[in-house]
Amino acid sequence: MTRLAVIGAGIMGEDHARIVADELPGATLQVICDRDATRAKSVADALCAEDVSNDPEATILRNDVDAVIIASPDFTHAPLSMACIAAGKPVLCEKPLSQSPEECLSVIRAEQAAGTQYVMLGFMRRYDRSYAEMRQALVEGRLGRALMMHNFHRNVDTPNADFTGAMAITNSAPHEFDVVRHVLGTEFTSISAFQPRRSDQRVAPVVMVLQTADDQLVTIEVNNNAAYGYDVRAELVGEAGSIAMNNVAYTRTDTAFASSTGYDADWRGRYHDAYVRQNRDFLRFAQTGLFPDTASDCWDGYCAALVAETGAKSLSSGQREEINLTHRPEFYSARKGVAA
Ligand code: ISE
Repeated sequence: MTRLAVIGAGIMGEDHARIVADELPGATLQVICDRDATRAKSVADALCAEDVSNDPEATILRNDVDAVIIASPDFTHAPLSMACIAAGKPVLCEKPLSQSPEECLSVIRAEQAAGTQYVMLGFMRRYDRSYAEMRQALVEGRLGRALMMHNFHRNVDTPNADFTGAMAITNSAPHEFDVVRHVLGTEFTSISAFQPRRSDQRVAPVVMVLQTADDQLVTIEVNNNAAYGYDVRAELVGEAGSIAMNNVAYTRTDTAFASSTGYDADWRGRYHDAYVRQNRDFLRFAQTGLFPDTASDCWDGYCAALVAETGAKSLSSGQREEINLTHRPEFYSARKGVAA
């Protein structure tokens, strides 16, 4: 049995812990850790975890913890990932690794110095079937050469009233930055970001146009005040055809001369299966030491952070901004499949 600790018992931490408890044969829920001891205890009790803690660093060092899931606040992700690297423990770290590309590079340096990969990043969309089928269609040559990928990412409303257009780019769009790189197997070279005007004080959608190293165009709309439901769409257009994501709904209601399907309120239902697949891959990684082909690593975390930072810069400058990635270390190229 692989003994897992979950650090952070908020919305995502509780979901990860539930997946470990209910859907991860071969793993046990060893420790639930949260700075808020009451919160840790209530999640641990509900899911029959072995123990609780309110000290993340001490949790990582425990002899009865084999691997770690980090779902604490974003600013803790990089330091806690570094602590896992130092302890030699595999870690599934929720996105983002850091919003600072520089801080991502520090984690990359620590991992390279350790000589082995420990950090898997929770960009779970790579495990969503729709994106996997898009990537497969491209790999098998069914679409011809990829020309464009269009993306829509809509949340019902913002997590807080201070949410800005720049935060739409740095908090929400990194999912698209990561999964599009994964599907197309390329890097972004430039980004332009635009915003229309709303009639109220709420944050307006952000629309981005990105160019890739292979001369493809990618559009991303992030609307954090879409009001009607959680809605993610994507279409990959090739020279010989296109492949589009369907709305994922298990039922359709037909009444009063109309037909309708529903939307989830947030991403957790829409991506539940992807989270389960991702966490199972993490467990295999923790057991075998072989970094999964599909998963995001620290290099991917750095790329997402740099694209996001450059996108926020474009939104404020009103200009197209170049994305200047540093050289990708050989250490991270080795394991990559078609995406390399
Ligand atoms: C949010 O920032 C997330 O991280 C979720 O995973 C995502 O699906 C949601 O739409 C974002 O806004």
